[in-house]
Amino acid sequence: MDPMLSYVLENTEFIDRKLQEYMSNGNPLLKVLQESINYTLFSGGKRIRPLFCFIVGELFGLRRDKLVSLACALEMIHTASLIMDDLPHMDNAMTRRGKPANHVIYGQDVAALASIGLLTRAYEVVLNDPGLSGEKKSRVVCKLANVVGIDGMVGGQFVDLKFSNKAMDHATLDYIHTHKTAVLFAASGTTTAIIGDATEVEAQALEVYANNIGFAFQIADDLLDALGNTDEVGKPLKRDSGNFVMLHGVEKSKQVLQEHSNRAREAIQLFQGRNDKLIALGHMLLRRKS
Ligand code: GRG
Repeated sequence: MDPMLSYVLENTEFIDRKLQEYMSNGNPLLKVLQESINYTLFSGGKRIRPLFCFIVGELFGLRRDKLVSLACALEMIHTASLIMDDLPHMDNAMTRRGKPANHVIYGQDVAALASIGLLTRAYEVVLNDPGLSGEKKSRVVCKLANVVGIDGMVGGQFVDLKFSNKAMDHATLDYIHTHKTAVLFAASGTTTAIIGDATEVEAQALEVYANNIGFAFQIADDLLDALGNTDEVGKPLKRDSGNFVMLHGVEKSKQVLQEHSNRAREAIQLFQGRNDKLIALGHMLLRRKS
C-alpha cells in the first residue's frame, strides 16, 4: 500500500478512537443528543485537520499522543461548524456526505445543541490535557477561540450569509474563503507549532502553507460544485449562491488553485528533507473528489 495512504488510515483510526473517548456520555437522558453528535462526527469525515496537526507535529519531533487532544479539538470544531452550516437558517442543506443532514434526522433544536456541545468540548479537551503546560494550553485555546469567533469562522459565515451572491466583488469572496475555511487549516498548523515550540519563522512558514492550502482547498470545493458528480461529492451541486468558479470561470479557477498550491509548497522549503508528508497532504487535498 502507498505509505501515505497507510499513514492516513492508521492515524484516522487512532483519531476516531480518541474522538469516541472524548465525546462519549453514558447518561441515558442524553442518548439522543449523543446519537446526533455521533451521527455527524462518525459519518466519513476525511480528518484532514487532525492529520495536518500530526504531520506538522512530526516536524518538531512530537509524538501523536502529545497532540491528540488538539487534533480531536480541531475535528470537533470542524464538525460543529458543519452541523451549524447545514441548518435551515444558515445554508439550509438537506444532505451532508451523501446522507441526510443532522437536523433532518434529529431536528433543528437537537442539531444546534450537538453543534454547541462539540464546540465547547473542543476547548475542554485541550484545557484538561495533563501533557500540556498551562501556558501552552492557554495560547492554544485562545487561538482556537479566535479562529472560531467573529474574526474567524463566525465572521466568514456572516459575510457568506449576508453578502454572497453572483455579483459580489472579489474581496468579499476572498474574505469568505479565508474566514470560513482557511482559518481552521491555518490554526491547525499554528496551534501545533505552539505545542512544538516552533520558532517565529517556522510558525510563519506553516501559516503561509496552511492559508494557501486552505484557500486552494476551497477553490477545489467550488470546482467540485461546478464539475463534480453529486453521488461522489455527497451533496447537491451547482447551488452555491456565489463562488470562485462563478466569479472567475473554470480555467482561471484552476490556475489560481495551482498558484496557491505552489505558494504553499514554497513556504515549506524551510523544512526541506522532512516535508514529504506535508507535500503529499497538499496533493491529496487538492485532488479530492469529495
Ligand atoms: C464553529 C459552530 C461553529 C460555527 C462557525 C457555521 C459557521 C460558523 C461556519 C461554517 C464553516 C464551514 C462549514 C465551512 C466549510 C468548510 C469546508 C470546505 C468543509 C469541508 O471540509 P472537509 O472536506 O469535510 O474537510 P469532511 O466531510 O471531510 O469532514
